[in-house]
Amino acid sequence: MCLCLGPIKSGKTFLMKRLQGDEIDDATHTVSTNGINLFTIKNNTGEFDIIIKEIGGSMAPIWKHYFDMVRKIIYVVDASNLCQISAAGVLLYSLLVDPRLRNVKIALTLNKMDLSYRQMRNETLLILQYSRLQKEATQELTIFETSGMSGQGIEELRNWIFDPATLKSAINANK
Ligand SMILES: Nc1nc2c(ncn2[C@@H]2O[C@H](COP(=O)(O)OP(=O)(O)O)[C@@H](O)[C@H]2O)c(=O)[nH]1
Ligand SMILES: [Mg+2]
Repeated sequence: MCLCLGPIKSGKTFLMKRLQGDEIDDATHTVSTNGINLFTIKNNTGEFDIIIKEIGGSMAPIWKHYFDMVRKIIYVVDASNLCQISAAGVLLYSLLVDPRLRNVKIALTLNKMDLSYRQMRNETLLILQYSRLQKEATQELTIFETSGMSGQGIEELRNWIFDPATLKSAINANK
């Protein structure tokens, strides 16, 4: 099971739609997710798909009810929202210390990189206190710079979702 988490309006739904291959243009608008959205994401050859569950940022206090069986988390941070980044770091920390998430893989996704007024990668990581998180985390953290709007970083994220081990078990499941 793969979850997509992150603060409200960090661009989770946009990013998932983009991964799912939905048409996105200026007129696309998303409704702030109060509940759960499910997305079916295909690998780059289109042979395999997995379901990703987006849980709305307003549900952060009850995220923990969804942690069983989770193997991967895409954690989306809006790099253009200076006020939100440090709060996003605190929320991330609360995930990292949950015993059920000790062995998950986390894609730390710095999103909305198309915006000129975004924070740069290094500044964002600094505000997130990334070096400390990394030191204390038992999880494997991978950083992505993405934009649901421009498509930047989407294929890298797809390849992370379908890493070799995941692909192999998908192939076995199909046999
Ligand atoms: N410029 C820009 N805006 C984005 C991007 N992703 C989302 N947005 C905007 O941010 C708002 C919230 O996006 P949404 O995907 O609903 O966020 P969620 O609450 O995390 O699911 C929307 O109004 C989008 O137009 C992005 O990559 N770049
Ligand atoms: Mg949403």
